[in-house]
Amino acid sequence: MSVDFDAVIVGAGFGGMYMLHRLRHKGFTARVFEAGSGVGGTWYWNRYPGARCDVESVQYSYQFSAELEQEWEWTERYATQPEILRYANHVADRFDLRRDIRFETRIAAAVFDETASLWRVETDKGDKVTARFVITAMGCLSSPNTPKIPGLADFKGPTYHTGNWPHEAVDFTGKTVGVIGTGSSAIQSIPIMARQAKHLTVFQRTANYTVPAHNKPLDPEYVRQVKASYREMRQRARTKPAGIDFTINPASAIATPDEERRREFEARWTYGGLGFMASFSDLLLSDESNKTAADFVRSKIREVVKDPATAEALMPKNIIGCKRLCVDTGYWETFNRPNVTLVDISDEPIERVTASGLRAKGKDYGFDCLVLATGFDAMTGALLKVDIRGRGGVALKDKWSEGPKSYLGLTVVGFPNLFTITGPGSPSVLTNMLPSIEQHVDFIADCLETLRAKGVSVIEPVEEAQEAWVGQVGNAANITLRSTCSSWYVGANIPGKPRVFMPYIGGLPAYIAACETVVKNDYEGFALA
Ligand code: NA7
Repeated sequence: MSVDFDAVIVGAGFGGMYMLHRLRHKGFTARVFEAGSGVGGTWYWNRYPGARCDVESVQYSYQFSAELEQEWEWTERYATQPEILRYANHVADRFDLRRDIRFETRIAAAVFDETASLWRVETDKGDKVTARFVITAMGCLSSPNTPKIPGLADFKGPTYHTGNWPHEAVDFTGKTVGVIGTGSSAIQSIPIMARQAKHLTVFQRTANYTVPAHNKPLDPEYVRQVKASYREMRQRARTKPAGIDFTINPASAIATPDEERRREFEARWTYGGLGFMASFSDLLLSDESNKTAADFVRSKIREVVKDPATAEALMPKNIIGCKRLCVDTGYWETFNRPNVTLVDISDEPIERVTASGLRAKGKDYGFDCLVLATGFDAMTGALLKVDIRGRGGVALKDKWSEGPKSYLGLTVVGFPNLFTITGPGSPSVLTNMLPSIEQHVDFIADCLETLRAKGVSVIEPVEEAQEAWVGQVGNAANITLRSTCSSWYVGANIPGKPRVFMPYIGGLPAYIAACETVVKNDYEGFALA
């Protein structure tokens, strides 16, 4: 039976673009379907003011092409969304990717035809294509979460979601603005919105930890040094749990004398960024150690925020690093502005949104614009929006009704020839996404090449291998404090979502080793037919 493409790739973010490039190089045919009108995925949709990557630009970049590394100039320590989107577009042009991408087209359904051993894919534009393989590259944080707050549709002014921001600039000058949420998107955008708005009211359900970015323009001499030693830097990053090249202090926080501990925290704080969590090796393993870091950040809030009641309300109570740590520029300082009000809604949900604002804790708040910085249905949201059906017509959403189960976070029993780039059960969101994406893409491309060489047309994990991997993912999660709080890592932000720690937290090096062993043992854990 003839087939339209070797592979259909879903999404033209960094995962989909590199997948297309690699498959082409190996002589496979592929078609990418992308909902947006351009490439870039996360960086296409998240255009809110202040959107930046929290991994340094020289590390949050592709490493598959030395020429690309050398020719691209990052201008800031942490790249802005527009700069990352320019980079994505540059990659699309440089590798001539657009001709195989259908934009403004969503995959509606993908059904595995067991008789013909191929996938039948349908789009929302009515396209029907067949492919031997379906490879999802839909991103982990790409299905925006709009909470079901009563009255949301009644609001008369514009409502914006940080995860689906308008393409044209939104100017809050002279406007009163309400923001719901204090996650990373809110923490990045609040300082900028506050500078524009007449008044900004922030509704905070959970106070969050953030560390200063100390963002700055990149010194050309530093860039020259990085370019001269990219290979070594990438290699070092590959040996780190998060795939980011920063130094992890092997000491225990609680076993370190107070003054020395404070010096280490202070040094990391002054340097800025996510490396703060690498101040000591046991911050996510021991409650006591974690508390020392949490207390340090709380002391910083006390130093910065002038109004003691506001400072108290901004003080996070939970474990630091349990929800994803944020990286900010001037977040706490923003609450010293006379035009910014913090409303603590930790003890009572918002009652309702009204035509002119919202009602919380028995009080009405009025504003012209509403910003939902309310996050995403993470890791499984985008995947399960598509009607994906495997053997026997079983839907992935039913298969995963009690939480996602996969082999290596890449494949699922009952769904032959389906690969999920940075899927649940892989390190993904706990790591620098770019190297994790490249590792998955390389695994998939090499796998398809091996199957072609063997004359095999179907690959599917076996139940025992999947169960064993799910066990490993769960065991790794149980060791860390990260699985203990109500974060999007465990699906707690979405009412009714099963509570499962979704990413693999054993670290990138262990994960890469597991994948390499599978390949070395002739795709151990898979049935080839
Ligand atoms: P996050 O981190 O999920 O933050 C969402 C925020 O919205 C968080 O403060 C939530 O409070 C809040 N939220 C969600 N629903 C509600 C309702 N119904 N009422 C009040 N507050 C609500 O999403 P972001 O977009 O900021 O960041 C996502 C990731 O992108 C981030 O981790 C980085 O990796 C980049 P909660 O904490 O659930 O109480």
